[in-house]
Amino acid sequence: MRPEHPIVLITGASSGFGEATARLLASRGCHLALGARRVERVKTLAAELEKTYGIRTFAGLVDTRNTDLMEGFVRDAVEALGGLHVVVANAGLARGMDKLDSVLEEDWQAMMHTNVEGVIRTLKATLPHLRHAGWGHIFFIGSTAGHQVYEGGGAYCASKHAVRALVQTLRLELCGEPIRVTSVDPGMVETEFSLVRFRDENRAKNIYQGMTPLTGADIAECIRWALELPDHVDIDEMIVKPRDQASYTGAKVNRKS
Ligand code: NDP
Ligand code: 8X3
Repeated sequence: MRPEHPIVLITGASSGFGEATARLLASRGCHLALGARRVERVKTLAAELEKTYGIRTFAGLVDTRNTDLMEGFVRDAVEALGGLHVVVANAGLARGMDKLDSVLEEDWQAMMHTNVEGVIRTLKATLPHLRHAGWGHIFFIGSTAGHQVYEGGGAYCASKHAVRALVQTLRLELCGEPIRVTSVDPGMVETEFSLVRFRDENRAKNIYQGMTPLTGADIAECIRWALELPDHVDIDEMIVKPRDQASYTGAKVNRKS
């Protein structure tokens, strides 16, 4: 049975899609569990949304690369909010644009540990609570990089292809249970993503130079739409790109000179 005010857990809620999704779902009356490593940011956001919308919130430290932190965050969130219905497995990152022969060990490990293992960890820690609630929806944030590869994106693309395989597997495994599974696979969205990737503000800005990228709020709207559809409708996969981006990679982007 769909609850009137679903309880939603979001990993990586300290910026970008995670923060935008928290803001939008709070405005729709959802209660929120917000996690990230920059815990002060999620605590401030939770306090603001609680005050503005009168929802219940829980904010805590989570590093999705660490099983104890992941399980502790979910346990504390469920205890504080009284259950769990929706999960947005959003925490993720890219590091660098080095070709495979020179990709740094710390970079590919960060992407694999966060984007692949972190998502499995998030799923394993939360799924029992959705089953217990008897109604649920799990959102994964994939990428166009999970559909097509590009030079310098080897490890990131491999990690997002892996997310796609995980989502498709889960969809098969949950068939018959009242839990929906959706992958939102964006193209170019201006968040802190490129800053984290390049650790260089100018290089990050250049990625979106002369074109209109998506925003975190656009991705949040995709999640809200899929969530609010009737229970028998499951949006399996959404590929969302800016109008200026025609290809899955940056190969065909309309830029004003
Ligand atoms: P941001 O860098 O703005 O946000 C990433 C979020 O993930 C932050 O809140 C960060 O929080 C969190 N995070 C990173 N590592 C961890 C970790 N180990 N444990 C917990 N939280 C973590 O980028 P986006 O919002 O753009 O990215 C969100 C997702 O969207 C990622 O999975 C990314 O791969 C994907 N994506 C992004 C696209 C884009 O163009 N922006 C396009 C397609 C997909 P903190 O650092 O505080 O822990
Ligand atoms: C982010 C999109 O093109 O930078 O997932 O890989 S891209």
